[in-house]
Order: sequence, then C-alpha cells, then structure tokens
Amino acid sequence: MTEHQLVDAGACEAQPESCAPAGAAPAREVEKLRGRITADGSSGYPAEPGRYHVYVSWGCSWSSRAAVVRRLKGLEEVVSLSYVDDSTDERGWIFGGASGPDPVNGFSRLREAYEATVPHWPGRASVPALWDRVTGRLVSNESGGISLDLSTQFDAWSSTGADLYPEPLRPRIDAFNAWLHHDINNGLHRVGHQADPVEHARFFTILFDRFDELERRLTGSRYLFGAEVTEPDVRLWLSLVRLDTAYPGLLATSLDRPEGFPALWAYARDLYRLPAFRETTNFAVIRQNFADNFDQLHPERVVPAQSLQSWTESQWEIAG
Ligand SMILES: N[C@@H](CCC(=O)N[C@@H](CS)C(=O)NCC(=O)O)C(=O)O
Repeated sequence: MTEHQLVDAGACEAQPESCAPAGAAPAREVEKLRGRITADGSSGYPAEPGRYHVYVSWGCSWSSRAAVVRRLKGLEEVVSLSYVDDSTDERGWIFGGASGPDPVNGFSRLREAYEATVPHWPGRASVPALWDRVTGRLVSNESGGISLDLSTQFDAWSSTGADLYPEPLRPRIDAFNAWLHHDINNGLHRVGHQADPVEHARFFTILFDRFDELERRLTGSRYLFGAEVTEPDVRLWLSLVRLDTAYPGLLATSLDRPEGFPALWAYARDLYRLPAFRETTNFAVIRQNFADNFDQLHPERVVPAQSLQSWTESQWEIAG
C-alpha cells in the first residue's frame, strides 16, 4: 500500500480558494499521508495501546476531531496526544510555548516528523499528524481517516464503549459527512477568505440553507443520528463552534437571522456540556486564529469578543 501520494484534495479541504476549477491543473499540490490503523493489523498498522500519538492544534478544527473522539471513546491511556504551539512561522508548526515541548520525539518543529517519514518532505507539515512509535514515522495526516480509526479500531481498549460509527448507520453517516464537508466544514474557509462581497454573501446564503436543513433534522432529534453522539456530531460541532465564534450570535440571533437557529443552537450548547467537547475547546485560541489568518473575515484583524456564558447556558438539563 502506498503510504503517501500527491493529491490536490488536501488543499481543497484546507483552503478551497486554492483549488482549480474542475478539469484544470490544481493550483497547489499538497502531499497527504493516508495510512490507516486497523484492529486486525491488515493495513500494516495494527491498533495497539501505547503505540500511536496524535499531534494536534488547539485552533485547527480538522485536528480537533481526533482530540474529541479520543475523549469520547475514553482512549486517553491508549493513544497519546499533544498540542503544537498556537502559532506557526513560515516553516510551519513549532513545539513549545504554552503547549510545551514535543513529548514523544523531542522535535522542535512538526516538519521533523514529516521529514522522518518522507525525506525532503515536499508539502506542508499539517496537523493532525498521527505518529507511530514502532516504525518511527507518520501514518496519516488526514483528519477524517484518523477520526474514524479512533472511533472504530481501538474498541478493545475503549473505557466508555461509545459506538461513534455504528455498523448499520455507516452508509448514511458516510453520505452525511460528505454533505457536511463541502459547505459547512469548509464553510468557514469559504466565507473567511472571500474578498468579493457578492461571493461572500452567496457563501453565507449557502451556509444558512445548510443550517436550515440541520435545523429541521435536529428538531425532535437530540443528535444527528438519534439519541447517541456519533462521529459526524464531532465534525459538525467543531465547525459550528468556530463559525459562531467568528460571527458571534450566528446560531442564536444575528442581524441576518434574528430568530436564529434554535434547535441547532441548543444542540451546540448541549454538546459543549460534555467534557469531551468542552475540555478540547479553547475559545481564546480559536478567536486569535481567526484574527491572524482570515483577512476577509475581520479585516481589522480583531475578532469580536464573545460571551462564553452564552455557550454554557443550557435550555435543558442533560440526562445522564
Ligand atoms: N485536509 C486536512 C487539512 C488539515 C489542515 O488544513 N491543517 C492545517 C491547520 S487547520 C495545517 O496544519 N496547516 C499547516 C500549514 O498550513 O502549514 C485534514 O483534514 O486533515
């Protein structure tokens, strides 16, 4: 199995504005590592306690998937995880600062993990990055695969027994995640990087249309797929919390939508009350990340302060 290959999909996911129109050459190629962990070891990377480590960033929604899923599954003692520093420089993510040093390899930059995997790594050194202590290399830098592998392949050691990707729902979950990806997971990047006011407004209309669909879905359903949290709830929530931080009041009430999205907003706060979501979220870093990176979102480079209290107010009491 090829462990890494040049594809343009990563660039599209991270920064869709860098993607070329269909049929044209991609504007920029991003190298992706696509190894997968399997419970039976058939992929070459068997699930084993203590073997794998995930590098993530507090600000990055893609990498936060691994942090939330790991907590929901109760895999803290099984798969280790650490944070890169909150800011990057021209050569990418650095270890240190408030997040502390790299606890696994003692690297000073995340790029060193990539170079240990593929000499002269040609792409960006992105998070999430899943490290294998046995082979001394990265397995994957693809958030979707890492999230699903943590959701399914370590069940023998899960202290919660949560089933985040139930077998009978998998085709529906896969279809939902694909739907979610384009306009919502990437929605923030689309609106945040769009300078043209007409396009900016168009992306917002699409986003609100998707929110309307979710509002209907979540009216009468506690989570996306019923009474239990599943993996797509993680994907949706990480985007919602960032969109609502970038545009305070987006879910509750805003100029464009005074009535807000009551079911979606209640759902978002409901999930925030779970430690797996709350303790892997840092509003200050998310806010700063927008101020630094999303010029079109807030040209003055200041993101409005948001009341954390609104996220902690609940419309209902959580049972159990
Ligand atoms: N397609 C990737 C996207 C990951 C990604 O865009 N990570 C960003 C942070 S949110 C990153 O690390 N970028 C590194 C850089 O741009 O140097 C995934 O879903 O895992």
